[in-house]
Amino acid sequence: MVARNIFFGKLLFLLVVLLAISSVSLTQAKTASPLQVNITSVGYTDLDDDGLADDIFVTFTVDGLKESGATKIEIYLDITLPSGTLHKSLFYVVSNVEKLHLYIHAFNTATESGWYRLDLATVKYGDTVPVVAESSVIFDPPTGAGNGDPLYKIGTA
Ligand SMILES: [Ca+2]
Repeated sequence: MVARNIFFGKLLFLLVVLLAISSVSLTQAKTASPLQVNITSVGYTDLDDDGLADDIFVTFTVDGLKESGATKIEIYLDITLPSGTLHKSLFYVVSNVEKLHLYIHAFNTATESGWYRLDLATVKYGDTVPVVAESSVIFDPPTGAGNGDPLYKIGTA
């Protein structure tokens, strides 16, 4: 009788451990990956065919997006010129995928010689409070003068 109680005691302990392990794995499977924004390339070229390599491009990924349905994100792009001039832009994107590959073309923005700073921030509005992810890069476009006002274009990369 004592041996039988010990056997059932061990069996009950084993069941409790198995249930605990399965609940941990279920919890981990439901947890969304954290929001991340990663700049994959940045540079300049003549994107608007005006003969001047004064257009900045940036490609980047936004990961950790998937919520229960469509997820709204805001993308803030700040380009700081060597003189301190700041070009600010904001894009709204609605996504139903986990990871986006995007590009932004900033026309007529590489108008000074020296080092540029590019700051990219993403805000995700989902089921909970807004979440922010940021990434920055410093780079050196060419010397030269621009031709026209800054314009922007965004798309999937
Ligand atoms: Ca151009």
